[in-house]
Amino acid sequence: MTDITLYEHPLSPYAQKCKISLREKGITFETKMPDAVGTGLAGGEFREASPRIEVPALIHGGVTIFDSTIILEYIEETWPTPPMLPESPIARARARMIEDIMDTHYEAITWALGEIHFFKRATGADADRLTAAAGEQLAQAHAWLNRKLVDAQWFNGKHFGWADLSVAPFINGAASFGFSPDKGSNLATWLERANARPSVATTQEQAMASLGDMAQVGDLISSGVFKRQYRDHRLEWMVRSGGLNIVAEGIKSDTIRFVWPFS
Ligand SMILES: N[C@@H](CCC(=O)N[C@@H](CS)C(=O)NCC(=O)O)C(=O)O
Repeated sequence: MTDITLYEHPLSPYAQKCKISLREKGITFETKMPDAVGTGLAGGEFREASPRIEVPALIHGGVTIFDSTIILEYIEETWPTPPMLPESPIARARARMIEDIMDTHYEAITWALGEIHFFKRATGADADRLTAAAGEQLAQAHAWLNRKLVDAQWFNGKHFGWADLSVAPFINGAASFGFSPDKGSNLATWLERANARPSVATTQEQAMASLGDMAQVGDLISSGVFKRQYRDHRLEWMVRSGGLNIVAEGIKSDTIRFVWPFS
């Protein structure tokens, strides 16, 4: 029995960040998937906790918290040992900058691959064109990440921590679409090391186990059941990478939603 519940979807890299941190700290928690996750229609305790209707949301006793970064901060402050943040202010700032880049720019690319391949927002030549754009952008992002590892084993410095748990879920997500880091690169050897950790391995196994469920979600979009959230960097990705027609089509068919209004 535990009084910690994480509302999540196993494929959500944001939820994975929180699961890895809890597991590194040896904290027992329960996971729940919100009913109707990703449709914009989820309700109950989860919707109360997460006004943007996004996973993850953490419930700890009477406390409810949304947003993976805020949840990570809460976990770190509530269960400080072992620390996920490095020691010095500059190393902490570096870890947070890496997290920010992954949460915004990198995630937009893997999210777009999901919209195309799971949710079938584009097919044929259109899908090929958008997938190629995503591949080019991921290669650039991987080059940027490789440079961060020139002098260190871990993004966090000497020890695995905040920066690493903020990168691994996203890179594993890209790899599941066939965009792995180049063999032999700093990033590829780092990924092997990270994935060997029990906290990451368990989280990744759960993600892989739920991949099969994604086979039918394309039909749910065309039947109008899903209303996916297009916001911030994700919306920007579609606009700048040649998917403006997907946004227009989604508005017309009422299968995309924006963050506002809060429920
Ligand atoms: N900034 C949030 C982002 C969370 C987020 O975007 N979660 C996605 C899943 S990966 C979600 O629940 N989206 C709702 C939807 O697509 O309807 C965080 O860091 O937790």
